Amino acid sequence: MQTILRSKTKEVKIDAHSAFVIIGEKINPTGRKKLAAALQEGNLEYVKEIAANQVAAGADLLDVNVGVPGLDDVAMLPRVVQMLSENFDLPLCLDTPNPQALEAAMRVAPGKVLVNSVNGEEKSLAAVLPIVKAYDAAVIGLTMDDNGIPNDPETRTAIAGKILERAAKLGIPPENVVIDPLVLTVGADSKAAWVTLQTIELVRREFGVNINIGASNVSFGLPERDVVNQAFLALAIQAGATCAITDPMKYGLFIKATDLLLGRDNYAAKYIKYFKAHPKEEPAKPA
Ligand code: THG
Repeated sequence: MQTILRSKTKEVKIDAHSAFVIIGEKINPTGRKKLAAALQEGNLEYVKEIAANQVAAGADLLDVNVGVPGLDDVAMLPRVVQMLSENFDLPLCLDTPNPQALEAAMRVAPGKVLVNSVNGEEKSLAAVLPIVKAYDAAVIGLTMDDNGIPNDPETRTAIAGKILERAAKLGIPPENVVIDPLVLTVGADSKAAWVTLQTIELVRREFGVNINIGASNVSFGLPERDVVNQAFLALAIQAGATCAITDPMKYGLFIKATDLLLGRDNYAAKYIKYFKAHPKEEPAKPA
């Protein structure tokens, strides 16, 4: 199953046989005071810098989240989208819980965007899916509903099925729905990653759709988060995840290595190309 996203001139394809798709997570002010302040001041230079770093590090898409309490996201999200599409030629992933902000951003976004997100709640399905259909976008479907995030893989998979069904009713095909089985931190519940990995397998088997993970959530509150995130990424990719909202600076090379090990990188060409473009900095030698 192929999910196609587009920018002004470029196309990004998400599917199980192609390279794993990296959605850069860094344009998100949650827990980042400097970005929150820049957005509040309407200063987009810093946003541009964060975008440039992620593009240089191999991001295929950029997640765009301007959620600062008190900030007018109906005005700000399209402004940021406009700025990004003038400066960078890659598709965007619009990360907002506000349908008004989403629609305002869709109007100015070129190509075909990925909407982040809809979930199984009636209110969310009713508000978001018609916008996805009207703009011929793709959408990330989160496996949660009015009762919250289920703690078993079967119920999460059933919510994925419900989202796919409701999308189909509106004429949104399954290739335009990317299921996100949600990852909670293993710091709070040691079975949290296991439930997600099982959900990935079930969703892949039952529906064959593309699957996204938010790969930085799993390690909240733990030491050496990078190690935990990398181990989780590898397991999730093996289980059937086909894209991730994550940090391309930290995990770009690791993801290329995983593609190589899974036989998706002929002659290791992409791994080597990535390495040559982003060589690891050698630690400074003592004098
Ligand atoms: N699924 C979908 N969308 C999502 C998520 C998901 N959007 C939001 C989130 N989860 C993914 N984005 C982030 C962005 C940043 C961080 C984690 C997830 C992060 N930030 C650092 C922290 O809080 O420690 C702080 C900032 C930094 O130092 O860079 O880890 O699961 N569909």
